[in-house]
Amino acid sequence: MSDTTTARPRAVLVLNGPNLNLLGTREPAIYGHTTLADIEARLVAEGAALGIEVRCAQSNHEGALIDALHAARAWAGGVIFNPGGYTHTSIALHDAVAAIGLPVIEVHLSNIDAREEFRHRGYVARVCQGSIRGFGWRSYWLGLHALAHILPPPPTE
Ligand code: CA2
Repeated sequence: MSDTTTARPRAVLVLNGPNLNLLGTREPAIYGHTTLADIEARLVAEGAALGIEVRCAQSNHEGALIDALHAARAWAGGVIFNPGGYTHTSIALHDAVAAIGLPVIEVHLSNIDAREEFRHRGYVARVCQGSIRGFGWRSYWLGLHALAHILPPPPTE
């Protein structure tokens, strides 16, 4: 029997950091042609198929990302997070992920380990459940499927 009072909600925040609102408009060789709105729509649809509510947010501001992570505690069972350039600089986002007590999957469109040296260091992934990088928009799709296995199964009839 499942414990419905403490079980994580089957709801996921998909959170994107700085400049990811420009996806599909610039640098398609690195980041692909898919827009952020397209990615979000695909995740909402895939979430529905998996019995997971998906809500999406993007901000270019570090504090707003921290606020979104804090707010997720009230409704989400997990987070898919692309911190963008803050991946490589932000101890504040590391601390926020560590503080919320939710499983967070860090995702990246590009393979950050195969790019410039300054992208090899990251703070956020150290406190995440796992990280997925290098698969374009499908990194998010894989992250959603990873969370689908971490969250409690949907109720059976
Ligand atoms: O590969 C990823 O997902 C990144 O998080 C993307 C960040 C980069 O700083 C990280 O090292 C890896 C950059 C996002 C910039 O997105 C743009 C999209 C279109 C045009 C220009 C930038």
